[in-house]
Amino acid sequence: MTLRLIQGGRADQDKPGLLVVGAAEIVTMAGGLRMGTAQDDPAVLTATEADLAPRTGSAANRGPAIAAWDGRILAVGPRAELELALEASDYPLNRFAIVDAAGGTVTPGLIDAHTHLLFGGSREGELVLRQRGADYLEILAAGGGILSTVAATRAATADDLAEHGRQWLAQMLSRGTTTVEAKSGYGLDLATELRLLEVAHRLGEEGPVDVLPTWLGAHAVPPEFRDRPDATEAFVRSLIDEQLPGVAAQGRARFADVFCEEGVFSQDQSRRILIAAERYGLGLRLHADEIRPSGGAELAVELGALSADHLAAPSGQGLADLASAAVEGRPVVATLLPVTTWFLMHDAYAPARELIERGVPVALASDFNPGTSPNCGLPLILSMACVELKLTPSEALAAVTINAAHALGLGEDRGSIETGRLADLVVWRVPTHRQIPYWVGADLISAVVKHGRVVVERPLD
Ligand code: IZC
Ligand code: ZN
Repeated sequence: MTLRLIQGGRADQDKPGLLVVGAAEIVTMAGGLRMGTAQDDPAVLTATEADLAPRTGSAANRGPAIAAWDGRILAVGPRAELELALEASDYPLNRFAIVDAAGGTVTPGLIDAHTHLLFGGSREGELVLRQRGADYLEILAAGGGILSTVAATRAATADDLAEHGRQWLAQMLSRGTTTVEAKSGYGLDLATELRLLEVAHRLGEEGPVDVLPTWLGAHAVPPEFRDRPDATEAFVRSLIDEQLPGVAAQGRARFADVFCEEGVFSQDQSRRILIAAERYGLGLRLHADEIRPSGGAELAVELGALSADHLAAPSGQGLADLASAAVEGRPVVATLLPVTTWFLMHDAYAPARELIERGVPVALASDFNPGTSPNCGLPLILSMACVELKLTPSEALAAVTINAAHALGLGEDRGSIETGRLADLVVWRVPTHRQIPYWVGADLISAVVKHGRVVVERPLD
């Protein structure tokens, strides 16, 4: 199978329109954030058997279709009606490029709402240490883990980091990801954190994948603070008084994140950092209860964060707080990262079913990073979510589209196939979305559309 990445998309000035036809299913995810039983409703438009039957004349001329113009979705509906409506509204059909989904499934472009995209080096040694029983937080306390990546990242130039980021973004795009959140957090000093945020921003400008930078200055206490008796406190003060004002002045970060975890940053320290970040206009997200109950879920609700991430070990109170917030109409998205639990060789996955049953909106993300999740693809996460978290395929897909968009504060802009939303789409070579998590590890993507342009095309051969 050949993979063609088209630089900058199919730049066809004569055809600002795009018509996606011939799908057996269009998974629209229309209708907003998914919570409770609604998370299982993908709002699918389905072709009939007659629509898809082979016929003479123009192929794929019936069934549901999507029209996009200048990068945004114009309309979704039965092809014949859609074409009449386009012609009647001065959108001449000859200005539309055609994508034939060939009996496959079309979904919104996938959104990866939690990645540590940019770093130097790699940490395959920790995999072997963990096989022998080493614990993630012990490796970190001994100066390894995150801190070994910090050393390699400080030594990397902006060009090194950009080249690394470009390669991994291409891998993500070929697996259907069209929007990526990218955290800093492997610099921990102002200069390197600014470098990471600048590179993340620049990669987003280059496209085609949109990159949203997050400041994660509070990822670990760096070596230059560790010998001091009040190491963590002194670092927290310097984050608030020195690093954060510098990050805010640079203006690249959209969000602030904190690794709120026993032995890393306490709930109180995390609260102070995030409140300070909010004053600079940053959106809030947290690494919450990844390894032990640490008050992360409770804090996410208290501060009205966009997202509480990981939740592999939330407290009963944390779950109750997330449930009340959702019921009271101020939901915090629970962004679950199952590959991390698996790669850490931990037994307990996040209580995804309980979260959904208590009405908490669930998103899924890769957590791409060199220590605990060296996986950049969301299709694998969908399979893991079904097998380990017991999500249905529809719930899992909502978790990497509309709910992930909400976790980034972009729920009105992308994550669903509705008029006015970004025309970010994935065409899958399977007749129903229920097969996407089922064919584990297969290359099912035949095309990716970003901003209305075909940016990945895998011709049938
Ligand atoms: O590099 O270990 N949990 N941060 C918090 C990570 C995992 C990434 C890492
Ligand atoms: Zn993370």
